[in-house]
Amino acid sequence: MSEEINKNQEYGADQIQILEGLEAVRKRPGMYIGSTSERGLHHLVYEIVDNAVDEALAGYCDSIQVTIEKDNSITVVDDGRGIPVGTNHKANKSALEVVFTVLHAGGKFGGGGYKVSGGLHGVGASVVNALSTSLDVQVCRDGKIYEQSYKKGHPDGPVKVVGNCSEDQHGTKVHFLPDGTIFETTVYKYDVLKQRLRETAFLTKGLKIILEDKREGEEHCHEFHYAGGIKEFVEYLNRGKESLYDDVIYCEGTKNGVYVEVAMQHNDSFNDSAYSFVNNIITPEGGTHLTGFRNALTKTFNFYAKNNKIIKDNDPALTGEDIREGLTAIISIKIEEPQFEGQTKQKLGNSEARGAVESIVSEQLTYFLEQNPDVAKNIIQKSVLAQRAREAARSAREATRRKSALENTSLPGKLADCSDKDPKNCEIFIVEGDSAGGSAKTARSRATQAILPLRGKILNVEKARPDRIFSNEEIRSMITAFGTGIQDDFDISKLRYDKIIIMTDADVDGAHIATLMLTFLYRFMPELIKQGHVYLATPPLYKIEKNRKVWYAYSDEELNNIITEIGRDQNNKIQRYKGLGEMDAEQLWETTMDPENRILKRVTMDDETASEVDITFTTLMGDKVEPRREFIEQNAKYVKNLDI
Ligand code: 1YM
Repeated sequence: MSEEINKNQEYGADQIQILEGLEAVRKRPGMYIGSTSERGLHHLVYEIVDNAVDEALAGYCDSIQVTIEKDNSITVVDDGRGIPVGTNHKANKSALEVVFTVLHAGGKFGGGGYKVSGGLHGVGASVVNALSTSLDVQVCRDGKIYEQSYKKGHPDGPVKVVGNCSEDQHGTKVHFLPDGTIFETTVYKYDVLKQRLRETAFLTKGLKIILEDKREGEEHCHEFHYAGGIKEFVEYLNRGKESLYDDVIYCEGTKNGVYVEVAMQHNDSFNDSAYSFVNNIITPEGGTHLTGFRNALTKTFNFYAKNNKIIKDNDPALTGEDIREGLTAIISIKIEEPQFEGQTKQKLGNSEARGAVESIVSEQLTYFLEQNPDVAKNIIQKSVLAQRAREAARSAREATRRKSALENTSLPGKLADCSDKDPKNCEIFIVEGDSAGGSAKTARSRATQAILPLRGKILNVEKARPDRIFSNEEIRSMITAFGTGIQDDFDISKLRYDKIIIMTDADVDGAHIATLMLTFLYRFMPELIKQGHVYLATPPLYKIEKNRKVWYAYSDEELNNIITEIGRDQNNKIQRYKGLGEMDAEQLWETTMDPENRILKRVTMDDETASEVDITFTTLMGDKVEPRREFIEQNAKYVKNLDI
């Protein structure tokens, strides 16, 4: 009896400590989940899914089902062993309850293996629980179904047996409703989850992930299941491009406790697209694993090329950049204690990872090249072309630099610059066509608005070699006007305008020009987009006049609304704008440039979606027609003012 009381007291003491733990999460959610924005909301799902992925990596789980329920709550089900329900003696309560109520209790209770959830915000199920109005977990194990429910992280009661299942059934089901008083939005985006779960499936070969949306009018379902894992990831990233050879080169092995998987294939583009992952978490800034991969690549190809007399002894060695031209690669490692470095903790620091990747890739790539001499020759020839182009580009770039060093007025002649010298106040409009450029120059507010008119279509950088890109006048004008330099020379602190506004006609051609411009920015100055400096202007589609009063409509829907409001009279004059050139300076100012009235769309991308952005650009700008048609068809509903 006295023991019983004592136990209860201990339980009570534990409870207090735990409550404080989860209250801290509710007080400072950002510290545990990154942010309380839409991004944080989606992270809740990843936290729960990651636990199931760990179970798959341990070899016990084949399939995970994620459902967005009608009320924007989430259900995640796996067929793993089921979270242990027995008493955890240290905490004196069910292990299940510990997992969901003790901060950082996501860790292994003994036993090896890698934890996916050890990554960026990998703080586990208890954080999700603390940030959910309600959460229910069901575990199927040893012929029984166990259940526990929580409100804002507090258990409603102990773990209970609520039914039976067959002895060979096992798994975990978690259902949670994010707390609307904590998150800025509680509406899930299917596409965001879809992309992340697809990536997770690529990185965990053989694991089946099903995503279903049950919300009204948004019913969707996708299944991701890749027996080939990251090999299929590379094929997916290369779809829409011409690959240089059929095989995806694949290396796999374990060294010094680091499990390494690399897949790669060259395509006929000029971009280096490498995505590196540690324990299934993307490392946008790379780190030791990426360095190890690059070292191995450069060393192995140079060695092979010289050994097989494809390049002569006296020829300059190929640089890593030459060999990586047009290369799509996935570097995925699993490591027990990842150390992340850098300001944003997105760069792997473990030195053993460098050695492991370098030695596994060197060895297996050497073997592959010996077995596939045609492929080897093909890649080396492309690299030699890249080497020559790099030389030519360097000369062209240096010419540009010299020129700007000599002439003090290095800004392009077509640029009508603003007078304010504080970049924070300044914006630059990149305007399609000389005539619209003229109107814009008249209309602008001279102090803070600069105008750079561009002639016709700008060069498609997806299809051009670097030397052609750097000798293109429109591109050079933009580079000098922005002031930041590009690629390795890029320096955001030299940006001359806070806002770069792309202003094109509101038709298909205008959209195409804007896309070309964005492609250029994405490839050569991605930080401008990442840091939110790039915008699209939104010119109106219609001008409506009645009794000398004027309205502008930016979509057909808006036109209808205006007409409904003002009445459909004889004397309504509706003018359909075909292009910016049709507007006089005053109209252009009023509708598109005046900071008080205009609509600007900010172009965004974040590191987590970089691989998907890459695909969008190659799909739209690359050579293959079929994927482009598919993309446009799939996304047509997002393009509001499509004018065909
Ligand atoms: C829908 C979410 O969490 N599945 C899951 C979690 C665990 C296990 C199995 C598991 C792990 C281990 C042993 C082990 C977790 N267990 C724990 C802890 N799906 C989901 N499936 N047996 C089962 O790691 O040794 C934390 S997560 F800590 F209790 F072992």
